Amino acid sequence: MAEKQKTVSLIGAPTDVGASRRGSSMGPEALRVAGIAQALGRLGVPVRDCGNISGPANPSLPPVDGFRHLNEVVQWNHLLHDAVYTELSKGRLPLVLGGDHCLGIGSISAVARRCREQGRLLRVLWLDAHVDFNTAAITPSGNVHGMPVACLCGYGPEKLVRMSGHVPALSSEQIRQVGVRSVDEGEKRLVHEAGIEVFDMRAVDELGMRQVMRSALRDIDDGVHLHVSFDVDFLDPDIAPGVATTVRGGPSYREAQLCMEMLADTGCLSSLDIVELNPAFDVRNQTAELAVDLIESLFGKSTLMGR
Ligand code: HAR
Ligand code: MN
Ligand code: MN
Ligand code: MN
Repeated sequence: MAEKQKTVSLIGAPTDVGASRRGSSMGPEALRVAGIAQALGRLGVPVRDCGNISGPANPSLPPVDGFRHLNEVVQWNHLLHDAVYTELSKGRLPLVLGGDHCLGIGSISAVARRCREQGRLLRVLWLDAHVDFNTAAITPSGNVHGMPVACLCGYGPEKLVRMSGHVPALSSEQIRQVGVRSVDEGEKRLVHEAGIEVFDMRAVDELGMRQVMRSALRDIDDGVHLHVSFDVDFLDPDIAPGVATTVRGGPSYREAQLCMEMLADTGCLSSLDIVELNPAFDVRNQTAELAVDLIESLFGKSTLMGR
């Protein structure tokens, strides 16, 4: 549990340039209002809030050559890459408050760069209703928040694919996806070709969350840098309405808690994204409050002692 003593650095990235529905730019403030810093503080985790990075406005334009707002997406991700890299270099645990999921490119590129420098093994757990493996050629929307995993695996435009200083930033065996239940036709083929291990909701139904997480975490032990990229649409929309791209049939409250608890038990959590929270779709900030509740479990809160 050595990682537990690290200071958590909150990095707000208030943008929705990777999406077509606006509002995830309000995510960082909603998480602060829901008390994310105070919740971590109660667990004895030292927290510093770095404030927000500040990038270009959302021009709300249609896609060009398969990408909506590519320049703005690149700028936000460069800024985030640099902020995450700085915190990692200081030995802190960066917690990115998104923002839409295009931010996973900058965040995880910085993590991959740092792990490469330190010769540290990296594993990424991608909690999401979606696989986020679109490319310009196959995307139904042009939205870059549907493309971050493809970019990290080397499929995408130069400027996004090269951000970690190494192409690809991640090899397919470094990433595992849990909670998937919405995959576009072209994406289905590409994610299979790339060889990403995907635990979809059928796997959760058949095996249960416990067995799914045991498989997904099987080789994560001492010395591994575990990055969790938590897209809030992972959760069932009945409990988490505050996202723009809801997909029914997601993990229940208990399943989500178990998932977070098992991630905490690895003792390897070293960086985290919370993305796609969209207060414009939420009711009384309940989805932000649920996210904070789950993050407490991810940082080791347990019901009883000795667990
Ligand atoms: N697959 C769809 C697209 O590319 C929707 C994915 C975007 N939604 C997300 N990402 N929240 O996880 O447009
Ligand atoms: Mn840079
Ligand atoms: Mn996503
Ligand atoms: Mn999603």
